[in-house]
Amino acid sequence: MQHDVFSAKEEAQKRATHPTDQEIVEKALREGVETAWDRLEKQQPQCGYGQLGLCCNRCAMGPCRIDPFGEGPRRGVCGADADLIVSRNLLDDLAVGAAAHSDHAREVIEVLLETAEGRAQGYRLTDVEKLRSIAAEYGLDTAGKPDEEIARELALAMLEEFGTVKNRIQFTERAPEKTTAIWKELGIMPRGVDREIVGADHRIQMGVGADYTNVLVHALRASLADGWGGSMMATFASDILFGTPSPKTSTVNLGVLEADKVNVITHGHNPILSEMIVLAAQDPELLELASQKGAKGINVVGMCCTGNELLMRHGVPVGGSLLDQELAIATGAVEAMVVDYQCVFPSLAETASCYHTKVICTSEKAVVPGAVYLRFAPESALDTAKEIVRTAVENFPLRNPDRVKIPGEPASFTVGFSEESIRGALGGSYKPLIDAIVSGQILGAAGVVGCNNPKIKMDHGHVTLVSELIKRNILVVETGCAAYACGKAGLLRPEAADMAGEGLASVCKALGVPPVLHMGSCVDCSRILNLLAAVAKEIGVGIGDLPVVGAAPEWYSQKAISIGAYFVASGVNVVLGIPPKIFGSANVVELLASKLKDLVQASFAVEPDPLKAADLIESLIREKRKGLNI
Ligand code: XCC
Ligand code: SF4
Repeated sequence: MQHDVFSAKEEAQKRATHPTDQEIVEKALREGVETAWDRLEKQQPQCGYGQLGLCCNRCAMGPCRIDPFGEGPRRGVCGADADLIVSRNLLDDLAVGAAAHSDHAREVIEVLLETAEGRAQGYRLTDVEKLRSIAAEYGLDTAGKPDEEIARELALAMLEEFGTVKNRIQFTERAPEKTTAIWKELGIMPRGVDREIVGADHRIQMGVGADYTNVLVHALRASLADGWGGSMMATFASDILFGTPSPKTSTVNLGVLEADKVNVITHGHNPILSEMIVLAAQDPELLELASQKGAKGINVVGMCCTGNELLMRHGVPVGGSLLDQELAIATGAVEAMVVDYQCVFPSLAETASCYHTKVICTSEKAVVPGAVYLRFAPESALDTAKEIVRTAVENFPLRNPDRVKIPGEPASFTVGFSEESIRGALGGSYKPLIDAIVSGQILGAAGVVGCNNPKIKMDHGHVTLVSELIKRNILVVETGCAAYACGKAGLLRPEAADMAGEGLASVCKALGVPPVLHMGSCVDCSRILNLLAAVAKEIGVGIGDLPVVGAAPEWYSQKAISIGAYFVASGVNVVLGIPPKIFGSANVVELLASKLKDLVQASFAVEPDPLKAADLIESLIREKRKGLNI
């Protein structure tokens, strides 16, 4: 449906918070380009059974649903009750999310192996110091060996983490003893990445998992295999290949697109593709071709988490988050949107068909109908990347200048805080941070992570919550699309210290850092785990004792369920802004929202109102402070 000028403006203000996004939502509405918000509208009313988690479509005796009011069926055909159906559905979602992170890890590790063996085109070992220290952590003998040999052995050792023979995940040893003791006691020490995920799938097969508690306890185990296994390996293998991030300045919002350049957006999650696109865009031949086509250069722009990867390491500007993928196309200024996988709307090529934009898909796992498919393989990575950039450059003359609108000015932000660089900024130990927390200058910390979701006005949850937290002297770290929301709002600049409470502001000013630290992509939530583990070890406590909280105000993805669960399993309370589909079972809710606390020192809470969420987070932090007698 096409909107007139006034209704489009009004609607755009309901859908998005930032003026740059509002401008393009309005443009899309006026041009009749369908976006996720329109599709959400068409889905109303969404299925009530589904929302409560009470619908099961797992086997051919079904689909079954449980009547939440108790007058209709209480059990599915197989005999499953509400508790089991809800818990199985949740484990299903979680396992999918854990698989996504971990399969991404496997691809990066395979490239590490192929790089070590000289079979990957365009890649090199960048952080060899990290390579050697992690190899040593794995018990590999590094003395006198060339880097390539160590990388080969490390890659093979990491691939072992996926299997079922070794039965131990190396990086769990990074967790403080008190935390791992809890895992052992509860029987959730993850054994192997694939093993726990396959185990999850096995449990949800009809006739296996029948006890909702058992199903959910396994969910914790599978999530730990993601956080301390898959995701952590994805982060570290990427650091070895592409460098460990350090702080730098960049820009964010759709205003980073450039009117006179070829705009290439890299969207998805895996840096093995986007890193090569960045390289290819510097190729003199392609730059020459761009100038022949009338462009003043090639502008690579990140989107979603592959954007975070490039941002962390190279400061490549970012167009935005999940909900910006269609808006970026609707600017009319994008020559190519190159995607790998995850968070890529399946209808993206149809959106692009309204403009000259070419959607280029690159992974055999994520073939997008209507898109150009240029399969990306490590052996020919740079060649394919050049072909992709060439396709974009050749598309430049087809851009219709009358339909182009690049909104506003890009916002600047500071990015690239790896655990190592935070420790470095503090002078090599966490003591200054710990002292500031003990003295109360900093009350505690919150990890605000995750997506956008069209069910919430875009960025409103992130920005309101984070602004409120820093006012209360709560240091914030961010990953994923959350960082873009707050970056657009100016919260990731050192000057944002002025918006923080006095104590936090003075610490930030002394260190020259923002009150909101950008720690990377969603797999980089593992950097937060490492930060927490290092701080807890320095104090001599478990992660569950620290005055920290996790929050995902606008999450949508199954991956976010896995992330939330591994934080809770590691002892960090998690506050969600979007209710998970569990409210059809009072028992499941009670387990996740309260009983877990006795088992792992943390639980889940749901609070859609970001101001109330800030209250809740503050009280959870104060509770943990009390436990530490501070
Ligand atoms: Fe996707 Fe990772 Fe969520 Fe953003 S934050 S919508 S998962 S891109 Ni990861
Ligand atoms: Fe129905 Fe049970 Fe089959 Fe689910 S597993 S569809 S509840 S019969």
